[in-house]
Amino acid sequence: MPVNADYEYTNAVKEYEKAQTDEERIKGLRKMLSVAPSHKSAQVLRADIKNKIAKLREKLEKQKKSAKKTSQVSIKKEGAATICLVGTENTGKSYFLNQLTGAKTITGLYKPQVGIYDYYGVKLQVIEIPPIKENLDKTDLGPSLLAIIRTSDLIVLFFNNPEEKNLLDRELEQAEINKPILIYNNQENIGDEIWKRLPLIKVQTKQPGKKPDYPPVALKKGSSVKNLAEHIHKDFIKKFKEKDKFSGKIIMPWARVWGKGVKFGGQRCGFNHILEDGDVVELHKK
Ligand SMILES: Nc1nc2c(ncn2[C@@H]2O[C@H](COP(=O)(O)OP(=O)(O)OP(=O)(O)O)[C@@H](O)[C@H]2O)c(=O)[nH]1
Ligand SMILES: [Mg+2]
Repeated sequence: MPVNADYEYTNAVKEYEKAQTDEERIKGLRKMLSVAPSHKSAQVLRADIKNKIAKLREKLEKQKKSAKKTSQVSIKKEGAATICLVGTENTGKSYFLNQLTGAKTITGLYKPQVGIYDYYGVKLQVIEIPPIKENLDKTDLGPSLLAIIRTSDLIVLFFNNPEEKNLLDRELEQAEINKPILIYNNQENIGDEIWKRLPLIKVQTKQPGKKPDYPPVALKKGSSVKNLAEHIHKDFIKKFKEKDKFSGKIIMPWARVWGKGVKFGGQRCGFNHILEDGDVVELHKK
């Protein structure tokens, strides 16, 4: 054993004893192991150090696992679409959530808050994310909050000044979140502004001679009368395709449509006709 080895070992022990955290303790123990005497009589000592390292590592591993469990949040999807309120601190997110959905939020509770917005009968989920800070992805909750933003259909952005807007832009870009964004500015018709940016249309069905049914059906933009029929009943088309008693020809179902996409109200349309937001549709078998 070199002359100064004893001295080095004593120093390493001192460092270990001074350690404040388990990480530092492990570091100290590793150093002790690297300078510990290697002769046979020191075997017990070395085994003891190794044992201590293993125990500390196990403890840290357990802590990490339970920390992960408590710092994950997820929100069950509800409604036809999800709108995420994202912003810096004290920008009126909770106030807006309450105005829109009636949801009562708890201040100072740093987890997402949820409400349901009824837009002319279409139910939309609204989620408020706790205020965004620098390097969100590095924070405890960051990754699961980003996951919520990523799976929403629209972001409504809240900030107090251009610096805060830059911070939000940076964080969203860093997380590669590329969603439609509406900048909140307390406008009166914000419901319509939200709806315009969602990938949806709302359509009301109706029975002949009756008023349109309520609530409307939310369909993807670009949906046809056929898609509406399928939405109402999976077997609709099968059930509706009938053979003419005399000619044997298949009679295709059709629809009367009222709304923006037709020249006059009640126009007869085929099943491939593309529907528009606000249309009223009467489905006919023959
Ligand atoms: N009258 C009025 N008060 C508002 C409006 N927006 C925000 N406030 C008030 O401003 C304060 C902060 O609003 P919050 O809605 O809590 O802000 P927040 O963005 O949810 O804050 P954090 O979640 O802490 O980031 C509250 O006292 C609100 O009542 C508004 O449009 N009108
Ligand atoms: Mg809030």
